[in-house]
Parts: sequence; C-alpha cells; structure tokens
Amino acid sequence: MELKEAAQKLGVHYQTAYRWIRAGQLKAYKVGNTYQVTSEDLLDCLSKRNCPTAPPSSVKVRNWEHQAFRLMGYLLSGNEAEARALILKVAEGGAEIIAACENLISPVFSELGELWSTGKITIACEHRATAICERALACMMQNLRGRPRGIAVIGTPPGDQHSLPTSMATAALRSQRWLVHHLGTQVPPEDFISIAKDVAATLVVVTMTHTPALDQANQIATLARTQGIRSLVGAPGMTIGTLVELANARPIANNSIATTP
Ligand code: B12
Repeated sequence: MELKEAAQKLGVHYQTAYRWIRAGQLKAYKVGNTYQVTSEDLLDCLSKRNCPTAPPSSVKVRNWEHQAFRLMGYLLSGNEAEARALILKVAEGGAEIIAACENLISPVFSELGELWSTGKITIACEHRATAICERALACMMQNLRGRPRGIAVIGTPPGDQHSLPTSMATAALRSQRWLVHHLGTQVPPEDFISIAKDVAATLVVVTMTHTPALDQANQIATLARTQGIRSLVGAPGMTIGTLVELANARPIANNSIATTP
C-alpha cells in the first residue's frame, strides 16, 4: 500500500509516517517517487507502538536476588512503568526470557503467594501484580517470522485460574520459534483439543498451578494423545526451562510425553 494509506491505518499524519520511515521505525520500499508499505511491516510497526517502552539495552544480570527484590517492591506498590522496564531490561530476547521467568518472575510470585497466605497482602494486590507481569511479557514476545519449530496450544484446565504460567510458557516457547496459540485459563478438555486439531498443533501444553485441577489436566493430555498430538503437563515446582527442553526434544514413544509432579 502507499504511504498515505499506511499513515491513515496507523492513525497518524502522512508526514509523521514519513518521519518514522526515516527513523527506521516503519519499514518501506521506494518505488519511483513513492513509498510502499507491506501489511506485515505495518502490523509490526503498530505492535511496537502499542508497547512504547524504549528498547532495552543489553545487560548481564549478576545479582538476580537484587533484581527480584526490586521487582517485588514495584509490584507491591503497583509501579507498572518501573516493573515493566526492569523485566524488559533483564530479559532481552531469545533464551533470556526463560532466565527472566525462572530467576525473576517465578521467585517473586512464590513470595507473593506467601505474603497472601499469611494475610499480608490482598487478592487485589496479587491480581494487580499478575496483570503487570502479563503486560510486560506481552511486550517481550517477538513476532515469529519464517518457518516455526512447531505449533503449540497452551492453557490451563478447568478449575485452574492461574494465568501467569500460561503467559510465561507462551513467551518462552515463542522465543524458541514455536508458533503458539495461547488459550488462557480454564479451557474444557474437548474445546482445548478441538482448537489443537483446527490449528494442526504438534504440541499441547497444559500448565497447572492449582493441584486439584490435575485430573482435568491429565484428561486434556490423554485426549491430545488419542489425536496423535504430543502433550506436556506442568505442575508447581517445574520450571519454564524444563518445559522448553521437553518441548524442543524429539518426541519419544507414542508421540507423547506427559509430565506429572
Ligand atoms: C496470583 C495467584 C493467584 C491469583 C491468580 C490470578 C491470575 N490471573 O493468574 C488468584 C487470586 C486467582 C489465585 C487463586 C487461588 N490460589 Co493462588 N496463587 C497465586 C500466586 C501468588 C502466583 C501464581 C502464579 O502466577 N505463579 C506463577 C509461577 C510463579 O508459578 P510456577 O508454578 O512456578 O510456574 C512454573 C511452572 O508452572 C512452569 N510451567 C508452566 N507451564 C509448564 C508446562 C510444563 C510442561 C512444565 C514442565 C513446566 C511448566 O513454569 C513456571 C515458571 O517457572 C501463587 C504463588 C505461587 N507460588 O505460584 C498462589 C498459589 C498458587 N495459589 C494458591 C491457592 C491456595 C489459591 C486458591 C485455592 C486460594 C483460594 N482459597 O481461593 C485459589 C485457587 C483458584 C483456582 N481455582 O485456580 C496456593 C496453591 C497451593 C497449592 N499447593 O495448591 C499458592 C501456591 C499460594 C500459597 N503459597 O498458598 N491465586
């Protein structure tokens, strides 16, 4: 499409879109005297502008505990801007998303759980912290380009309301070039598998934080197996690193691996 049309779709003036091209924020190709923008590059620009945090500089984290302490402070006070900046800074693309989940987000949420169970924070505070981390994770996820490693469907079983593990699993697998359909929480087993079939999934991942939901989680895994789709069931205490290792490993017998605590 021409630059004028692209500017309209981006909701900005033609001159602004032109400035973005010059600044490298919008990809365009010069054809004669006009600029042409592909739909893909338009969407890429839009998604970047919807997450307007400055690109993180590369950092090597020496003291995860200190970063976790800072994140905890930001989450408890609801300081979303600082929490997001911290997560994005330490988790710069690729495999580091996994490190950020394991060394930063997971320990902080374990501690938040303790604070909640001892009555020191409210459920409202817990919800706010979860929502802040989910939005930060959404900004970290890269759009997959090219051929995916595989197609995964991720969600929790009915009875499990904990959404952050599904978001972390999604971010981690996307960073490993998986095409992920993120279903969120409490998905009935039949519906889970129906989507998995529709999208020709090669992997079903069930995250499970609320242990009474284990039966439902196993039911999803069993249904997936009957459709010839590999399945992985997560549980508290397991890590995102293990998930990625299992997902990336070649399927063993019966095209299926189910993990339980
Ligand atoms: C936030 C939170 C909530 C929020 C969730 C909001 C939301 N939108 O997600 C709300 C308030 C709804 C909630 C409700 C409840 N919660 Co709650 N909650 C938490 C808290 C603080 C964080 C949860 C979270 O996001 N964890 C994310 C990470 C940190 O968890 P993780 O298990 O380490 O995740 C890893 C694995 O899942 C793994 N992984 C993910 N997918 C996969 C897949 C595979 C294959 C593999 C290998 C690994 C893997 O990678 C993750 C990261 O490393 C936890 C504390 C905690 N320790 O987790 C309590 C916690 C889980 N909740 C708990 C409880 C008791 C409840 C309630 C029963 C409370 C109540 N009486 O109502 C309800 C149950 C609701 C339900 N039916 O699901 C307990 C669970 C105890 C237990 N053993 O079952 C905990 C541990 C708190 C505590 N210390 O007591 N909770």
